[in-house]
Amino acid sequence: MAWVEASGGGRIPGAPASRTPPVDEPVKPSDPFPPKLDQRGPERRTATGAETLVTPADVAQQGRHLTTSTGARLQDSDHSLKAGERGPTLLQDHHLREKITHFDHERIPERVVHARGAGAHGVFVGYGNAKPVCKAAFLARHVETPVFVRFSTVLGSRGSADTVRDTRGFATKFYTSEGNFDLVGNNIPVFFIQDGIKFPDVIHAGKPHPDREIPQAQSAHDTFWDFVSLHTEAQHHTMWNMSDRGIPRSYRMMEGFGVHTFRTVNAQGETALVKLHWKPRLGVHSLTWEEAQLLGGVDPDFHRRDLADAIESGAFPQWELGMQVFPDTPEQTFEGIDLLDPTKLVPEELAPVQAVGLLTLTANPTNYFAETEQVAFHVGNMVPGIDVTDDPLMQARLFSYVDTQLLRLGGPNHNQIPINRPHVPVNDMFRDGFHQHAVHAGAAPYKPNSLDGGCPFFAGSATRDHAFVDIPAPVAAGVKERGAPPSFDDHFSQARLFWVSMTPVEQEHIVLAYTFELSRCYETAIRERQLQALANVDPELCARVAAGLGLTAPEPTVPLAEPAPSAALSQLGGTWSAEGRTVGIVVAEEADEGLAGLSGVIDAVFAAGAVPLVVAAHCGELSDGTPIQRTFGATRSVEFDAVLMLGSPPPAPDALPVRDTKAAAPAVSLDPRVVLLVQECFRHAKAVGASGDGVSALAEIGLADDEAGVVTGTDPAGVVAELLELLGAHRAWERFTAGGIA
Ligand code: HDD
Repeated sequence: MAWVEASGGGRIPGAPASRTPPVDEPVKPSDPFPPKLDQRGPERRTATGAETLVTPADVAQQGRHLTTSTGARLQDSDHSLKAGERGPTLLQDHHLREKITHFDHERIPERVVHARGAGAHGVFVGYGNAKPVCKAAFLARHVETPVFVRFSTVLGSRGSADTVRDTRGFATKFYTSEGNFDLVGNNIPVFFIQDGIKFPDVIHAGKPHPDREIPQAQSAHDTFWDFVSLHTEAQHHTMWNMSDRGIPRSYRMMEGFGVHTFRTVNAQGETALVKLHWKPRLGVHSLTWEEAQLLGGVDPDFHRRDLADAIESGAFPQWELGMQVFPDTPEQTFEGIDLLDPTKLVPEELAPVQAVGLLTLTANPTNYFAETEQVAFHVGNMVPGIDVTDDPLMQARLFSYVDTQLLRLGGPNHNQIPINRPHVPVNDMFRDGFHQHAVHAGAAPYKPNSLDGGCPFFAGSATRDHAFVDIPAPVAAGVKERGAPPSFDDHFSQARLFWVSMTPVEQEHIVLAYTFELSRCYETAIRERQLQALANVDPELCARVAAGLGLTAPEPTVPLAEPAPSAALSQLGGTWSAEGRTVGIVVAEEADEGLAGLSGVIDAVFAAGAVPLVVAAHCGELSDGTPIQRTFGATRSVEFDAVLMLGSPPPAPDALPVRDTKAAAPAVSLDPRVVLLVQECFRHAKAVGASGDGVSALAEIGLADDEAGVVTGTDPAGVVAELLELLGAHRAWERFTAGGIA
């Protein structure tokens, strides 16, 4: 039947004449924008795993016309159906009711933890060297496995800021040829609690107070420190939170950890115990606390934006998957460290991390809700070669993840959602339930059966290699009891290991973080109890925090361990490429000399794999045609890893509401927003450079070129080369030890 445009044809007598559409939008169908090449979704399969793409009927947004959800074309979606132009709305307006009802139901419950996150698609390539310990097919040499990764904070709501002090989630779904493997880890290798039964307690303590629902997305409050000071097994994890690890510079620059010890098995049936690590190719780097706080207001999406921008620009983030391998002994300990205690790590100096594959994130999600929000991880999604251990934290997680998806995603068929579908045939004999997408054939969804010819079959001898066979690990004998082994009683030795492994500047940051957090607690008793825990970690740490709080440092109540420092725990000391960093280039239109060197500077920054951002007084282009990416009024220092002054910005326009600075000496004739930008970069120990007119501007701001990390010169190319080199160390750390702030 031909579609009759309502404006054509005859009119019902008395019906109003058709009217000009109120909004000036295109009315002729045109081809949709082509999808961006770097924004592919995962390969699509049917719910039963057939290799075909989903049928067109499963795909949203087909055709060129606006329709109802059942496919009837619509002519107007701007006016509800009324009894006359000025009359009441009619109940019979199905489109109005359907549109509003669907909108009313758009939200699903946010994750109870890790609600705030950002995801990306990518690929994992195995190196093949894990074969002696693990037979998992995705670890074999050159095997490419599609992945989806979701990074997150833990405590905040879905709309909270990215840069809060918190643990970060690092969850990876590998769509392997043997089924999905989910590695649901964090950027911290240990956890707050040893037994999953306490998870609701630690999360209730960390979440906002139940009366006023504040503070949002942070641990600087009474209930958190109440719990962790009473429950001292949390002290190791909180030490990591208070260190720079709690405020990463970027998701691309943090490590990931599987936390638990896993059991692996090779093709010969031999088992090993392993801990899994992600090692970022860009190194492990952090924000300063002041940067993190500023970013919470200036750009609450900082980490999400950073990840998406990097991927879109082709700077694909990479991590190596690494394994620490331990013999699978009956004690399940290594060098005296209990491998089943998730509050303990094994120093890399004792068990090196061996790289077994490479993860590259190559594509941003096409739709946040469909992919990043609906992705459902589960610690129990394992593949042949990898199995669980009796770590009591892991055991509880095996229950919690499916349970939470039932509520969050509304039923038991969440693995049929495209982002969760395995990329292998699925024939699970599960039937019906909310949101069932499959049209299952056959009469016998049970085993054994004869009516469907016995189908589906168990993995037989020919396919057994790829079947998941529970590793026949011995179970520790004992009586039923609610308890833990004595080794779990040690709550302080590894927090101390972490503290003694830090450089002085990292220790200073830890002291300032504890002081900040505890000064936000109202109860003196809680501050004092946490000081006692710190005394049991390290008396000097305790004394420094106590001084900041104006309290007396208590004596330790446990003998102090004497761990050998682990250099691998420190973030300082290495050198990395400048790849993926941002360099702010401040220019002034008048500075012809500066503009002359600008294109060379931009090329040099790009050549290093970094991102140049030109900062000027107004939007648009410079007189030489160079695009301006940031303006003095709409940027802040925290966007940049380094800043280069090529020009001398003029005084601020009169309209700018600047505080009367008569009291501040010396008076600066430059635009105060630029002065602030450069001063902040300096305070945060970032590389600062100047060339051309920028040199005198820098001098006017009061920064001498003999300061660490400050470079000036007449040749912009030389200055930018030095700046890029300085980025390799992340910051000019000497500035902090010279009494700078964190
Ligand atoms: Fe969990 C989500 C990581 C302990 C219960 N967890 C969740 C996510 C990550 C982790 C990264 C977000 C996944 C995503 O992006 O969708 N969780 C961890 C790590 C733990 C840990 C590394 C300790 C080693 N978790 C843990 C325990 C329990 C849970 C002990 C409960 C007994 N976690 C959950 C959950 C969540 C979750 C409630 C919330 C949303 C979700 O699962 O899908 O089931």
